[in-house]
Amino acid sequence: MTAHAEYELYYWPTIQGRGELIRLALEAAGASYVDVARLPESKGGGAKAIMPFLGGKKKGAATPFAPPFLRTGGIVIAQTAAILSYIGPRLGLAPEDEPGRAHVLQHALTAADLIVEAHDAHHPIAGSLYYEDQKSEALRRAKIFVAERVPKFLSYFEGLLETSEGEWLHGDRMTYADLCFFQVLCGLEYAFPRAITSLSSSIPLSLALQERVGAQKRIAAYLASDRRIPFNEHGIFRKYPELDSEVPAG
Ligand SMILES: N[C@@H](CCC(=O)N[C@@H](CS)C(=O)NCC(=O)O)C(=O)O
Repeated sequence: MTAHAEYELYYWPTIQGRGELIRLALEAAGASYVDVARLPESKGGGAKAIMPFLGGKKKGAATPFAPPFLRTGGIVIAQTAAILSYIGPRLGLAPEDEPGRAHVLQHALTAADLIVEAHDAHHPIAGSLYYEDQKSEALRRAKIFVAERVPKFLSYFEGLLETSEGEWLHGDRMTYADLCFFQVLCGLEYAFPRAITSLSSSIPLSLALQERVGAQKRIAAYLASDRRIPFNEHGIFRKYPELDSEVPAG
């Protein structure tokens, strides 16, 4: 079923989550890939397809701890940023030079840190508990996330764009770091629209980058397709209006 695809992505089939960062890279490059768990179970898909890789009794040296993971060229790689740094150069989404590649990985990891905090804003106690069972803690956590962390991360990325030698986070070519930042901005806009609106005048270059990424031909086609899973309240970025607020001035 997946024999003809160069890349097999394994990620939870009903959410964007961290898998979306890999999907965006594969889509941006027009790579041949299969989103395995999104296939019907009768074709080897579903969440069931993920489980055998996660160890069980037979663990290997590079067994993934959690999805996303990618199978390509006979190997399986996990950890979103590690996957991107492996496929980035192969997909034309990373710089040629080694310092440039390190910087792009740095930016992707910073976006990944922000993703963790966006998740913890609604699940500050445990991912295994329902939101409703940690709502009071989430309200406290989200208030600080919106007031302190979102502006700090976004002004950091805006600063990178102000000093970049091109219009992308690293120079004049789009890399997988730009795709990560794009996804984070889309997620924050979905989950924290009031916060992002109140910050928008201070992050013009970031918003322009988001628009540029979204307008890339392959990305635009992907976003309009049913391959793009809509944001929903099972993923990392969740629209819980009670957690959203304007960023306080100053
Ligand atoms: N640092 C890892 C985090 C992976 C991760 O947390 N995956 C989530 C879905 S987005 C998961 O299924 N986690 C299961 C678990 O942590 O037990 C990465 O960036 O890929």
